Amino acid sequence: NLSNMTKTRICVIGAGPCGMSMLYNYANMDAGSDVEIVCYEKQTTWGGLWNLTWRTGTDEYGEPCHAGMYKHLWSNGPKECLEYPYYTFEDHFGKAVPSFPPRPVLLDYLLGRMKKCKKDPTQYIKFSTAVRFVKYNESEDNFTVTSTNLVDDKTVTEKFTHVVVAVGIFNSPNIPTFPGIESFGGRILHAHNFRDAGEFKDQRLLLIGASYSAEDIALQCCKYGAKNVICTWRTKPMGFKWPEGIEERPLVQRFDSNSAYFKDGTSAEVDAVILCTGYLYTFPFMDENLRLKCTLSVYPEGLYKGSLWLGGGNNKLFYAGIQDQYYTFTMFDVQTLWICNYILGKYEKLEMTEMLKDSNAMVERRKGLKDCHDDIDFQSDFVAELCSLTDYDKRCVDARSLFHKWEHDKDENIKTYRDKCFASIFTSTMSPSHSSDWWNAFDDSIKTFVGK
Ligand code: FAD
Ligand code: NA7
Repeated sequence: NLSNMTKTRICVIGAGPCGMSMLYNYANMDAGSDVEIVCYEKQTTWGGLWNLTWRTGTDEYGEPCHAGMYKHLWSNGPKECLEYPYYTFEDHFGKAVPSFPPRPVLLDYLLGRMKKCKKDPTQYIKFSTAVRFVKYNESEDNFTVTSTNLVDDKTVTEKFTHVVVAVGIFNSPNIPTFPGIESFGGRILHAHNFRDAGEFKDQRLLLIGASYSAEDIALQCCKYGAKNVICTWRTKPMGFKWPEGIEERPLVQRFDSNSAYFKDGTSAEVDAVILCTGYLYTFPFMDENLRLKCTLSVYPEGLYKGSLWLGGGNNKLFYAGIQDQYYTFTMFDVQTLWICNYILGKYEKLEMTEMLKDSNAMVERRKGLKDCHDDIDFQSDFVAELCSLTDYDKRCVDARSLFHKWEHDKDENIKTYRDKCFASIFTSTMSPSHSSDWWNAFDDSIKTFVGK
């Protein structure tokens, strides 16, 4: 060992759901005393973007606010698709609960699962600590990680044999510009800074973008009393049967004061513009030669099994939770279990050419995906493969058919898809209906959701 490091030292960056899965897996396996793990989390607590903050822009330390979470957010997919096999919602709440939980319920579940670890995983986390720089030391075959404790403003460096980047992919907003937008008289914000639909009551809104954020923010704003919402698309409209008050138009071409002009020649007066234009993959703290450069997809290029970074050739750097997400919590669980196994030497080491071949074959298949149903099948196969390489419960992939049904429910009625009930894959219990339908549910407390 050139580095004189006698131990395997794993650095995890981020303690959101993905980093938490890494810690959960590590804490539950007997890695031995010569394996250590340290997780750096820049927020004061874990849970990643499931923590709600009123702040936008920068936080109390001048750090970019991480989470684009907003008040009144309810899960946009059935909880049955992300349920942990060994810790079900029934385990957590002591009873079956409806299928589309509001944010506080999901956060509670996420935190509850961590209590089931054999060892307390918080012992591995350095909270309020931002990773500033990661570089690979060729001669020593290890990494130097520079981090700053934000409370003390103290910067230190530590050496690690392995690095797992789990900082999420929805935190660095993509902010395009449009001719004349500087003359716009109202508020302009990105979805990342959207906090409360109630702020837009009685307003005429223009949402730019045609994906999950636009879909949900349009519905939220309409639910909370916006006068009307126009969603404007670049490639193709979302095409849902929208409730009254929401419509779609081809891309806005220019602004003149409060008037927006669209590609189809129409125009509209609007009071506020919300850019629902997605996020950039940025890992500014990674040395240039370690940095994953890609755009949102179900299989970013250059990663073996969607996780091991093939760019540097050192086989010791992992990017976790980097895929566009249908599966979330279970995918993070099985992916980080694979990473733990890999680090602990449980897999046969392959030549770079073989790993590249494996990764490129997935990328080729990805290029042929036509719609969300293809994406779901692709991601189900990806998760299934990771299950087969680990001892993770394969039943989690039964979410495949639930995801397909969920997409059909959305097509049928975007306003009511959250009122549907799904059965748990693991307990087979059918979830109960919520006490009120989602459109009329304004109380997102755990107490009301779980019921008596
Ligand atoms: P994150 O949750 O983003 O956590 C990453 C962590 O890394 C954060 O705690 C952050 O502080 C930390 N970090 C970042 N940089 C550094 C650094 N330099 N140093 C130290 N720490 C750092 N998924 C669902 O399953 N259902 C939903 O309904 C759903 N809704 C969503 C709604 C919104 C608005 C968004 C943006 C996403 C939603 N998602 C949803 C997807 C979401 O990506 C996952 O649920 C999950 O939060 C991803 O976990 P993660 O750990 O990869 O990332
Ligand atoms: P996505 O899914 O990356 O979608 C971004 C959308 O923004 C997509 O429709 C893009 O259009 C559109 N976009 C991006 N750039 C532009 C420009 N320059 N002009 C017009 N439209 C543009 O991000 P979301 O925020 O919706 O979803 C991310 C996660 O957040 C998701 O998991 C949710 O659960 C919450 P395109 O279709 O590419 O033409």
